[in-house]
Amino acid sequence: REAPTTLPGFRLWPGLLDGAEQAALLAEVRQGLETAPLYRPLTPGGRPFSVRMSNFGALGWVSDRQGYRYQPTHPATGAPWPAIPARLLSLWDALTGWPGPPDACLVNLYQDAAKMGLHQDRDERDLTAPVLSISLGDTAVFRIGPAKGGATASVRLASGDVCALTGPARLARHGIDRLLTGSSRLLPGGGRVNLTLRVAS
Ligand code: MD3
Ligand code: FE
Repeated sequence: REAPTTLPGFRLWPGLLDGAEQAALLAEVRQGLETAPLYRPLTPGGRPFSVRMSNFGALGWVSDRQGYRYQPTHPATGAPWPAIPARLLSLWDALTGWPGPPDACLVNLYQDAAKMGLHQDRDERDLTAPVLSISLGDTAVFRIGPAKGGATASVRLASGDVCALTGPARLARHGIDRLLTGSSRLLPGGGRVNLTLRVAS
């Protein structure tokens, strides 16, 4: 069942992943994070993100004083990123209709007061390729509005929800205002993992 939404090109499937699927996906994410540990990137201005990050796939999104970019290796370990789990590639195929696979999966971990300010995703080479997001753990208060500014809408993203950003929503301004702490028991200590699949290059 697909939910009605606020912005053309923003598609939301609430509860698409059931509890067993969420747990299986989280186990695969944890396994990947053993090879590619979560770290806290710096903004180009030198401030640490409140979100911790890692990546799966041929390319990973990183930020440091040099700027934002995609690169094939983990900035702390120098190792290649682990493969994108097959169940995520299947979801991409089933939901996006894009002819090729994603080559990047950003892993964001939100704990406590972590948030992400309003921004656009425009570091990818082909900005017509969709982005697919999967939420696990505590519900997030997500904000989304038009690319060129204007009214934003608040949407809750709960564990197992999947959303796709295509067409006019691909350059939407969006961010995470806050978590609803204690809303899920999927992550033992609380918190939220968001996975975003992208075609980076
Ligand atoms: C709308 N992540 O990683 S996911 C990001 O929950 C990011 O961690 C948020 O924004 C998170 O860049 C939001 C939903 C999402 C992801 C990508 C988008 C919304 C988007 C790209 C374009 C427009
Ligand atoms: Fe984003």
